[in-house]
Amino acid sequence: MNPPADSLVTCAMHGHVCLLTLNRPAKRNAVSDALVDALGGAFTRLPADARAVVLAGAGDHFCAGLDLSELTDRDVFQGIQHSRNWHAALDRIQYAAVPVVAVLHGAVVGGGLEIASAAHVRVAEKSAFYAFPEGQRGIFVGGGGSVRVPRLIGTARVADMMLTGRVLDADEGQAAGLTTYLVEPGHGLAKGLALAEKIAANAPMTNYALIQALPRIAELAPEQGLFMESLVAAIAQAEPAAKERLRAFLDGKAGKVGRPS
Ligand code: 1HE
Repeated sequence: MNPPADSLVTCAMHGHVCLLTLNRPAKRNAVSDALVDALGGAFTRLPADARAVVLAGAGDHFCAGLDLSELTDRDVFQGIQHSRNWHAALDRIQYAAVPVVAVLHGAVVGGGLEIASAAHVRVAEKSAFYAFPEGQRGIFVGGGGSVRVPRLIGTARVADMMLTGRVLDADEGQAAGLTTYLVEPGHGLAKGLALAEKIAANAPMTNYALIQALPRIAELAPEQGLFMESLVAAIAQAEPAAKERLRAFLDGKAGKVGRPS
């Protein structure tokens, strides 16, 4: 069942694509404890017919990061638990049942960038900007930002952003590898949905391998990675869906690879 429209995270099906929207625009989608729980919950309870997810933010910004009004009287142990709660919720994005396309606009800062980095594909509108204000706020990333973001843009860029407060604009984020699509303002959702529809049409095992196997293989030493790759390749190609798709190509009934437009 879809959550009600006043939920902190709304859910709407577009065909086989589930659009999840951070829905706290008056606070720039700042992530309260309730919002992080709603986000993790939404990924746990995806509609059964969802084959891909688009994750977006309501209002003028994707997400202003951690709700700073809740960051007051935590002791060390509570701080660890709070961070681990974010890790659990964002793991549900990275290891969701289906691939996730994040559509970014406006502020994508702190915890907002951490959420975006847990997705599998990122689309930016030209209005997007990226920062880690943790340095200015006297805190540290706690939602996986020191693990996932350096893997996208390198440790040196993350250190620069956090130490100097550097803000990357949408072009810089695209050049750095934070995003792989850049579109005009107002066009992000259409692009994200179109990409998600393509993803939804893939064989489910291919999408599963992309989510579950690729990031793990990428962390292995080459020899172990190559062996694990051979296992995943064999599993995927043994699927009936793979056999059907290969036969369709050989029979001239499947599309060719097009040149980039
Ligand atoms: C907030 C938050 C927030 C906005 N926590 N309430 N994140 C930050 O350090 C970013 C802080 N926010 C900003 O720099 C700006 O709000 C924005 C650039 C994102 C947007 O600016 P703007 O002019 O569109 O909105 P605004 O007027 O600043 O904010 C509107 C309201 O949202 C206002 O509340 P109001 O009651 O006065 O209307 C703001 O206080 C509120 N608001 N951002 C709480 N973040 C797992 S660890 C992760 C660690 C981090 O994420 S650190 C980074 C925190």
